Amino acid sequence: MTDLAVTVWGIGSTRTFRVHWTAAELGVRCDVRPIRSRTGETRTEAYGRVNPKRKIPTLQHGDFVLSESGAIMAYLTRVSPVPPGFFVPQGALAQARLDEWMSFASMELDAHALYLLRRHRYLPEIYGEAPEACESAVEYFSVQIGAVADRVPAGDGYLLGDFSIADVLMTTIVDCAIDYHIDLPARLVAYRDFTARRPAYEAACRVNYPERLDNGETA
Ligand SMILES: N[C@@H](CCC(=O)N[C@@H](CS)C(=O)NCC(=O)O)C(=O)O
Repeated sequence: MTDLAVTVWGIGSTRTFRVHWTAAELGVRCDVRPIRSRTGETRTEAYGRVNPKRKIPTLQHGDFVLSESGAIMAYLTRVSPVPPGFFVPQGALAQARLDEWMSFASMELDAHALYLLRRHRYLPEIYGEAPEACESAVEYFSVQIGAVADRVPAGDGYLLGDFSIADVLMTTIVDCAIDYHIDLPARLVAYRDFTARRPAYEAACRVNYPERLDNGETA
């Protein structure tokens, strides 16, 4: 554990999981406010004052408030000491490579494809049905992930050599694609199985998905 103590709002989603996993890797102490999406808990006046976007996750560190799972993960690696073997970029090229993975995974895989499916396949009562857009999103996801598949280690390593927040992001994206029944190259599944064996992954499951453990599932 480090001396760093933060408040993290949100559990139950892939995006909140990223923050809990990163915090567990770094040994950051979190005061978790276990609000969930679509329960009304992001709609309260009190939460609107914390994050006017009314999304989770949100981080509070003293008076500093930060939203966006990618930004929160990066912030934690900058304000906390990192354990040996945890990649933090030194120099422009290493930073650029990390940024490339973060941007690609957030935009091409998460926002353009998975979140579209989330809204229009799994929450049509809120966002409307859009079967053609969903079909196209699956196709888009498959093409994009196929384009990087040979740069993803096949179950024996991490994207940037040492483990990094890019692995947190990519693993949560593969987890989500599996939940959504999207066919994936075998090496992506092997990669995910390898990264998910980290103890911090399991620790974050306990925080983010307490109901799974209540149901007797293992992380
Ligand atoms: N780009 C944001 C997306 C956050 C997001 O969409 N969160 C969803 C849960 S996955 C949410 O807060 N929904 C609010 C609600 O439905 O009440 C991030 O990565 O943090």
